[in-house]
Amino acid sequence: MKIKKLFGVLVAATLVAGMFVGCGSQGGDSKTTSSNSSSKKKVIGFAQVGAESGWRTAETESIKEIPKLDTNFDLKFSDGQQKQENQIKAIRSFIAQKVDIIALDPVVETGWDTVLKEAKDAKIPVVIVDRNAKVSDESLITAFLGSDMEEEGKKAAQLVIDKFGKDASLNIAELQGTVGSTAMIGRQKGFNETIKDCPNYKIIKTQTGDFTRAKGKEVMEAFLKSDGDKINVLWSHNDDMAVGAIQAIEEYGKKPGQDIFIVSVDGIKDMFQLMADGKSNGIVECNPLLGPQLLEVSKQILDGKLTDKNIKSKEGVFKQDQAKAELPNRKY
Ligand code: GYE
Repeated sequence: MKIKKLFGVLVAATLVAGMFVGCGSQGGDSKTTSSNSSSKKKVIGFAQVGAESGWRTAETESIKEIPKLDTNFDLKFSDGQQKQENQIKAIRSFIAQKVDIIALDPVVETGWDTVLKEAKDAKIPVVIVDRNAKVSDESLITAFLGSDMEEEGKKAAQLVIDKFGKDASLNIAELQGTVGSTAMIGRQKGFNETIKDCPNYKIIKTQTGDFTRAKGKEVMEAFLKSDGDKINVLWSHNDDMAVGAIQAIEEYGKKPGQDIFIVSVDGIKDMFQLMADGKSNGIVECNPLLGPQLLEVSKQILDGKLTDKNIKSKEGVFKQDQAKAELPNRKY
């Protein structure tokens, strides 16, 4: 009996450990930051969305810098591979490991109440990073740190209006991000609200490309196949999908940035390069370098001195003629 029990415990422990190695190995991340069981370090457990885009990689790298920025902190990292259930498992494991802070970048907005209640019951503060989470009880979230996605969508629409004017007739193709994510919902809302003033702007195509290059290309190919000669504008919820779409446009025999005006969000180097090459027209910046701010907020929470529950990152807008000069300054 006893041996059987011990075996069960060992199997369970191996499964939990394996989950973390498995999560961590995705997207080039091979190691989980070491645990602090023997030290007094404060531990942040970070449940990341995945590794779907250049933006995401930059965010992961920035947050993994935390133990280097402050040696009193340790980080446990889990890659959710774009699946909410993986993120929920990671949070439960962080609770079991009694981390000091849980940082969650939620893949989608809803469905977090139960697991965040478990964190609250375990008295572990939760910081939501980047994308937001909608919960029925606000006390489940200690702080939010991220961008205003709606504002980004508005800025993207403004880039189109600046170029063509409100009275132009335009056929717009939209590449949506991950359905149900704050980044997708907010950007779509901001853009659509802004073009309400433009009676002849029509979104003739809209589909998700899940924020990846491969899907961005695939969906753009389908758009072009059915409406290739009608599309004047491509509005992409992130750069990576636009990078894929630019390939599709070139393969179709059109000139991206000329035949089709392109705007996207993020500001990754590859997109600045494409814009400097004349293949895209506008970038709305979204800042992924959230590590230093997450550290700051975590310290404030642990010291009982949180000054602001909602922390917004500062972001810019860039047009094609600024791309060459800005390229050397890009950090992601
Ligand atoms: O724009 C996209 C990524 O949540 C702001 O997610 C983030 C978005 C970003 O996959 O590239």
